[in-house]
Amino acid sequence: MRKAIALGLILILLLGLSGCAGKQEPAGDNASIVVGFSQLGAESSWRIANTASMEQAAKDYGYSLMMENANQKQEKQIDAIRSFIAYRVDVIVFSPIVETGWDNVLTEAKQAGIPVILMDRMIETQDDSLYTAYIGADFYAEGRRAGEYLIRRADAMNAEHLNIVEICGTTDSTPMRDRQRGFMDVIREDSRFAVIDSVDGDFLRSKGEECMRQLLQQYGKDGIDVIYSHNDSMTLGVLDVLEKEGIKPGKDILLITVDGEKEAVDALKAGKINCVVQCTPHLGPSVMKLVGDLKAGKELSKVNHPDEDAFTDFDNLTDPAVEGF
Ligand code: GYE
Repeated sequence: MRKAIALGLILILLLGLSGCAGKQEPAGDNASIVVGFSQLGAESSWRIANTASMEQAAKDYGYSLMMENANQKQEKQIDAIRSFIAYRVDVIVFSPIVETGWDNVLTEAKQAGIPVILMDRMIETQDDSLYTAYIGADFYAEGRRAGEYLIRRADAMNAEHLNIVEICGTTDSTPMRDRQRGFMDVIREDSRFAVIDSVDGDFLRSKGEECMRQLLQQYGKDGIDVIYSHNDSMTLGVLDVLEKEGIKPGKDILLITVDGEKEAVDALKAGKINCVVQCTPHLGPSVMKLVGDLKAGKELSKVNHPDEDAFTDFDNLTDPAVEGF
């Protein structure tokens, strides 16, 4: 009898130990986890920092990262996702350039049993089961922050009427749609504001420049009071044109921008930009954590937003916390 009990105890102990070993994956084993990552392009400093963040985080977690850059082409992203399915990667991460047109390829991923994490941008679909989780900014809240800043500035200036021009990011992308919606929802009812034009700058510095030249031709320097630009790259293009034309950015024309790259934050500190709404590109560690949780069989929250704020010319800009990426 005693022998039987002793044997039983040893058995329980052994089972317990092997159970532990199964749960706690040794770090070296992570290399067998392959993450297929479809990046949408390299259009801005934000995007470049985001790619670097994904690469670094994959390294830190010891995952194998298979990355394809689509150079702003949706077809290329679809091809990349198909190649990840064919390769049978463990998880697909992708940053959709626009919101629509993903159902077919994501259904293929689902049928192959490969989970999909949306990073940075959202998709529009009837079927939420086509992605496991989304991790990225709350762009609607960013747009609202831009609008709230403008109201505060208009109050401080005792402004009676301000003509606003909006320079938009890539048409039909989530940040373009929601930064516009959030901003408009805040300022729409305020009769001091008139959005006189909304143009497409595709998140590119070169296009920001081009738009600004055209806008100046069309409305003249005195016809524009505020520029709300959906990203810093376009804003920096705008800034170049204004300075070349002898117009003082941040004074003659107010500039409100989104992202928080170093060059823009420096321009804010120099008084050439009035408000930088933050949007962090450093999503890599959170994405890789989700990949780990997924592999460990944990339930993921469907929508994950990082904490973000805004830097404005009302703030103490010598605070060391005010810095760009
Ligand atoms: O604001 C812009 C980039 O999707 C949040 O894309 C991202 C945006 C970012 O090109 O600079």
